[in-house]
Amino acid sequence: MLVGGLLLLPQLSAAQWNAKVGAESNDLARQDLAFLPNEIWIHAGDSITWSVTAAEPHTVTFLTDGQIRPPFNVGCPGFSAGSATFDGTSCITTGILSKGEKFAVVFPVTGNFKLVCLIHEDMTGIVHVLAPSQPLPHGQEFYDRLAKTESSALLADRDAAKPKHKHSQNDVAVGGGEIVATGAGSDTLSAMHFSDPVITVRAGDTVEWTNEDSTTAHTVTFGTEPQDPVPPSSNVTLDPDGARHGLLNSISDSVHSGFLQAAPQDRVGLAQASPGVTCFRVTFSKPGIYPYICALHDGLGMKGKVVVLP
Ligand SMILES: [Cu+2]
Repeated sequence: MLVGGLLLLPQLSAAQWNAKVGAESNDLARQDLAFLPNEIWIHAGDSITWSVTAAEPHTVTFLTDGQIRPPFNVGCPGFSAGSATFDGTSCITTGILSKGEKFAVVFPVTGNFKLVCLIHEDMTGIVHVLAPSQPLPHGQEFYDRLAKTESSALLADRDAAKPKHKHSQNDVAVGGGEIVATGAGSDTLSAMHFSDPVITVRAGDTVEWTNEDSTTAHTVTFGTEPQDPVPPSSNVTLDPDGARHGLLNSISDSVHSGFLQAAPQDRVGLAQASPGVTCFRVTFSKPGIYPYICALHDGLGMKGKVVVLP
């Protein structure tokens, strides 16, 4: 009895680790799309609890090697709530996690497991699960410190939010961002803002919005928000250079850009992606004040206004 009890001891003392998902500036406009930290060494039998600490939603997801990445609203398929076990043989994912929500994963077997967010493509990490006899390089305090350093370094990055592409004074940059490489994967900083939240033009002028974020989609939406934010509204046409173009004749009209997003990175052995649609133009025929939002991030303050003078 006594010997049996002692042999069980290592399993009973399985450690419980903590990590954060996302971080943000006080005004919510700068979002770290990152697992903080994004690399953790643990023992088989241990668990990790991820806590979402930002207003931008995320998932905590472990797919199996070679699995095709599913849309976030399908799951892998299906969702786990609260906690799950991952041993590398079948995938697990949360649904959309909001600020304050937690998800715990138990890792019963050894291996190196990739961690992803199904909403943000360049938000990845690794969990190294070692045999209980192996020493671990770091304790929880190290990871807490690393999470803090990594998130403040990302949030403090200034050049990522500066508009790079102004051809004319009627240009507005939509968002901005940067993918930061770590040994374990990528962290992303996304600035959820319009470079010129208020822009003044003349009737007959065209304003041009360009999404400069490396990965995050945004929209430019006047009037009624559509059910499905992905496609442009039916009153949007295509310019010869691939940009989408809308026309507003009255402050009560609606027009929606659809997703403006950079093309994903290409990979050897896979079909090349089409160029992304990153540019949207709207011509204003009548004077007035035209408020607009990004349909994805208005909750983070991503709103603007076009003042059209006669
Ligand atoms: Cu947005």
